[in-house]
Amino acid sequence: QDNNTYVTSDNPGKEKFYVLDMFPYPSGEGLHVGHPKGYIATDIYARQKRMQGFDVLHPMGFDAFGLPAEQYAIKNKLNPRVATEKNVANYKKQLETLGLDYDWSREVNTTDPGFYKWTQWCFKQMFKAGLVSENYEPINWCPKDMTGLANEDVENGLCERCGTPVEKKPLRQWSIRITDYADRLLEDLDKLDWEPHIKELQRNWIGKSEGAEIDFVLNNFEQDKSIAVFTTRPDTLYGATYLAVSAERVQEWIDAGFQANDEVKEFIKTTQEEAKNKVTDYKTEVEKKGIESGITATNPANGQEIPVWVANYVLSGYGTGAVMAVPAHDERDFEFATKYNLPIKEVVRPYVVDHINAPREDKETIVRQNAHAIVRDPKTDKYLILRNAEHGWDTVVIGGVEESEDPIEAARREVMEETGYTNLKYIRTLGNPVQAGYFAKHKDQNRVAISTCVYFELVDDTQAALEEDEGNEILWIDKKDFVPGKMINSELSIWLERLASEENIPYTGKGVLVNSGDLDGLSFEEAKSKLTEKVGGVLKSQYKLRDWVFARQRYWGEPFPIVFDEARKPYVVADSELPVILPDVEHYEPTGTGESPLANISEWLEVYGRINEDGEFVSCDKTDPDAKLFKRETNTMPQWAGSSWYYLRYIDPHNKERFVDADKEKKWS
Ligand code: ANZ
Repeated sequence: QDNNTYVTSDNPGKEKFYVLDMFPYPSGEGLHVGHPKGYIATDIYARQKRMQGFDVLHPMGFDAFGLPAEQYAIKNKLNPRVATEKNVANYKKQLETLGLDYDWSREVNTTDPGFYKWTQWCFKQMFKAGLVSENYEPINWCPKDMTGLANEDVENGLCERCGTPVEKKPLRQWSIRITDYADRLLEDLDKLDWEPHIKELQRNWIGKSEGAEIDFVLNNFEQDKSIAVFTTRPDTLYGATYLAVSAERVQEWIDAGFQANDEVKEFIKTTQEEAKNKVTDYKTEVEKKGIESGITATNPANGQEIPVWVANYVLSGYGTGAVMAVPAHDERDFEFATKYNLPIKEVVRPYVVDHINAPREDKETIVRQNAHAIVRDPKTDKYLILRNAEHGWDTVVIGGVEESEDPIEAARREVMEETGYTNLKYIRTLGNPVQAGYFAKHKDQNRVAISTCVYFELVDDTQAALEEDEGNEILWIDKKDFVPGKMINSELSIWLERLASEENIPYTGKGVLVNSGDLDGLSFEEAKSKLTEKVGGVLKSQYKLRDWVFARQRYWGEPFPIVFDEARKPYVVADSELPVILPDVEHYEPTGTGESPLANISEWLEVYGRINEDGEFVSCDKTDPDAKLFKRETNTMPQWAGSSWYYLRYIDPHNKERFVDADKEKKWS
């Protein structure tokens, strides 16, 4: 310390190296073991770089606004400012005792007015760029901490800080439109040299899904009315057998004059109640409940009239709050349709490609209907297959379906012809047909086989003589020896999956369209854009990423650089008014009303001033002729405000003119 050994030497021309640690949050307990765990690693690295002749910047500071400090202060009956100063002094002593190589001349502290002046200034830039909006949507609310929370502060429906179940509460707040940057965040991940799993977490947090928005005309309104659905599977449009709509959307129709019956109104009420007490994303398991709304819609693909259901599994805050339900190909819709007896219509047929004998582009294609037979002997629990030494393949019994037969008859006949077994008990058909494409070498043509698999049990081993010997060995194997890839049946993994469960639907995989008018036979990928276009929909992306709820109804945070006029119009304050100092208060406990304790200090709350030519607020004396009364914003910023940009302030921590000098920033960043 005496020799300033660790002070950054800023030599022009020397190679620079910036070692950045996550700065600590100074709690009352002092450092925990996780702090030095990371800090020692970076200390070693910084020393190495220094020894190698680099100019090393290795700073440290404190992230000291926010709930934990405030809760600690309340519990210990201290002023948060005093408590924070004490905690910071202790942390610093501990870090120094560890001998870590920080340049303390660059220490930053987010609660220092010289620092938060620039946090406010940054907010102001975003406000002026139109990235900040005031809104009243229900937000996550922790009833114990008495504050709104960002999605990132909520874990499994609980307040990440105190574990209290989080509620939804409509509250005035500021939010920052980070969603405008969703695509850029996603694309620029490619440029980062980070661990793949960290990048994956980031991708999932952004949660982009590509799909389409499609309009459905509603039939029960005097004027033209329609509802848009967001779907990732526009290719399944012909299979939409009902619409599932959130309670909020249907309430809007009721507000607009739709006469719903009492049961529907009651259902909407309870669903909204239940949703209020539960913070869920739309994939969380809830018992699916719904009621027919009395409205019908028209499926734009085939003109079919389908019912509109109010359903609790559709969230109002994702997509459009309305879903075209395709029970044959979506698990949630399937569960719902089964419960309420709604039609299930297959529109995507599973399609498998034989990769060893893949279809060839230059060859003609013949379509065939096939039957596969899976035969189990219940006495031995073994399964019947054929082995052909000449061709070198194993297969289940398989053959073409004749004009006069159904697949069950065909399968039975094939078993008899190829193995001689005559006494079979039909158990079930393993779902709808599966399509397979392959090149048939012996015929020099591509085959598209549309196959149905029939499951039999052997009643007894009566065996007739074979009419012709096809050179097949008849074998009984264990179920575990059905290995997809080892047998020639490319459909095998689908059969095995279906054999394992009673339900054969929903099918959520890839395939080709069926029951879809003139689009039949098209691959589902191609059908996505074709079908969207056909019905006048638009291809669109949705993100899980939400805008950043940026206001806290608490004391210990940066005040906003915002004032309101008498009509409650907000203005940012001029730069000369910065920083807006957080005043001392007698009571800093949360009020619980959704207002911060700052709302009670009228000397701070009320300010006289005028709006200058830049549209910004400048304070002036009450007696000034054009002085008007304004009120300050009383919410404070979340803890993450200061920690979003501290890495820049380290580069130029004492600059009074700018948040960071442009040249220095260029050098170190
Ligand atoms: C029809 C469909 C058919 C769908 C199908 C899926 C499979 P991701 O990928 O997570 O974005 N959905 C849309 N909005 C919803 C909401 N507000 N609440 C609940 N579910 C909603 O999920 C998008 C899919 O989730 C959409 O695609 C929609 O169901 C459903 F075979 O539309 B899908």
